Amino acid sequence: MAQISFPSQLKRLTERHPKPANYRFSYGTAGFRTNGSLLDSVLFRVGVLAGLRSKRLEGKTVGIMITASHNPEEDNGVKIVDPYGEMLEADWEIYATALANAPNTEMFIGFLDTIVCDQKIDLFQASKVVYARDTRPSGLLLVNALRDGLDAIGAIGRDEGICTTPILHYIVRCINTAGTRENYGEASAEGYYKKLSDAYRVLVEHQPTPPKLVVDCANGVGALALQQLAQHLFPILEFSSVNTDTENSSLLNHDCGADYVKTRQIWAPNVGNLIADGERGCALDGDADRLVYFYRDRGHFRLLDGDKIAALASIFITQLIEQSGLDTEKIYVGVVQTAYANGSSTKFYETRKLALECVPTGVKHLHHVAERFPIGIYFEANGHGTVLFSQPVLDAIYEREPISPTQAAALRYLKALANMINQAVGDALSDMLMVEAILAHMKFGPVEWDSLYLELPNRLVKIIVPDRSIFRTEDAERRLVSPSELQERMDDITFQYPQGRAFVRPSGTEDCVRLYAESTHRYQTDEMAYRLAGLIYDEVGGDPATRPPEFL
Ligand code: 16G
Ligand code: MG
Repeated sequence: MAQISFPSQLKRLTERHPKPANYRFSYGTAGFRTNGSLLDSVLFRVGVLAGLRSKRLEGKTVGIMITASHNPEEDNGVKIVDPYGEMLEADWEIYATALANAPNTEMFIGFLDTIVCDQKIDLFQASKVVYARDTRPSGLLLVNALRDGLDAIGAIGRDEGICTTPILHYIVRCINTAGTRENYGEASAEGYYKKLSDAYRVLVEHQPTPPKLVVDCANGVGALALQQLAQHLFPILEFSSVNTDTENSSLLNHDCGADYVKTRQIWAPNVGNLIADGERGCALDGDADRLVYFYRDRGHFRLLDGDKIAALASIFITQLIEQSGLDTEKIYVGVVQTAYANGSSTKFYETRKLALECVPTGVKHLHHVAERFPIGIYFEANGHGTVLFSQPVLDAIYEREPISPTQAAALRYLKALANMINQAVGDALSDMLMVEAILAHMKFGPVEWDSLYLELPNRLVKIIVPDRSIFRTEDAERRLVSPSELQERMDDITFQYPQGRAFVRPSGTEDCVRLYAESTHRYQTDEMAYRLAGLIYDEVGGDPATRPPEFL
């Protein structure tokens, strides 16, 4: 029974949002995510938890984003954003999972009681939560459940309506830094468009206007944001946006967007015809926090993924630091990747002697490690990523007195980059402007960009196994520790292929394991992937019905 006296409405409102029986929710790498019709109780409970989080943080504003990113329309999800726009602290993910799974009101309130005691939360402390949703129709009802959660704990809510995930993160950071030294920006979508476009204008001040950029908006919220941003950027950057239908929700992420292009490595059906030879385009995902580029090379589709974006950013920023006269011993770029980073991209940094770290999959892992570098560049190959400028670097950039026009320009561009690149989270629109500005400065077309390094052919295989929890990894997911000896047997295969590398890890978002394989030649990589997948099926006995025919 509860020891703490919660607001009287808590019990009554909890009863209105019962948990579906026999369903287990889990706060994974991207928050809660499942079919939207199952999430009413989760949204209510997340609202209560976010209110508590804000109280715990002395009334700082916490964010909530309702989205299922690149998933199909019928899914939805929710994640909590901490005050500086970063992902929720790991301990609280455990609370979120426990609360979401409490089978009844009494146990829910009992768990709340434990959290309040553990965290020594003052329930009389005021609390504030800002929330937004993507374009999914289920979002509207879920917002109502969320509002009940906020009312139940007495938190003040601020509704940002429909906006991209990175804009919500931006707004959270702006609210909490207002009046402080950082003062991140004006806490509104309009403030975001203005901040990004003003910085872009500085960056391209002496550059010619590039050809129109084709942007595949995944029929998601990015289409609405791009339309607004385009008005601020006209005429220095113009877009040909495609897959912008946010009215017909069944089209969301359907045969389009960043995930489609990255996983299939082909043109989205209505995009290829818009891109002539040598021209570039890009794709956002359903909530606009992922970006990949592509171009046509003598008729063929070529992908420029998160690894290539990171490589481009690393050379440009390193160049600016050198030109600026700043102390390169103290101010340098470090890069954070995951096991999915192409082996050639890893070599690219090794040969340039850039600091490099590999961490487990998921933005929160990359972000935290990138924060340790003076300038931390992190990208997942799938297109999540950003560049973080540490406070000492920003201080140095602002304090440095240039002694030549080259130094002055480099410092101006570094300041503009730090303003334009979303410091809270990976952001497709902000990353897109970064790429465009860098291509303009370096006089690069997509072909020159692509030739920074030659990617090793790779293959990703989704394997449905009876119990993915038996797969445990170490060394940033690059090696299996369980099932025992499976890694050794995989090694026996990968060693037979030139530059062969492969790993298998349990998915954090789906009930499957994922196998990644790369080697020097396409046909060998495919063969290696098929052999490895076959080995895994044999080892753990996947359901034959789910086993792709090539692995039988
Ligand atoms: C989530 C993560 C993404 C990661 C992906 C891996 C965030 C915001 N998103 O979408 O970074 O690449 O999961 O999915 O952290 P998987 O575990 O199913 O392979
Ligand atoms: Mg996303």
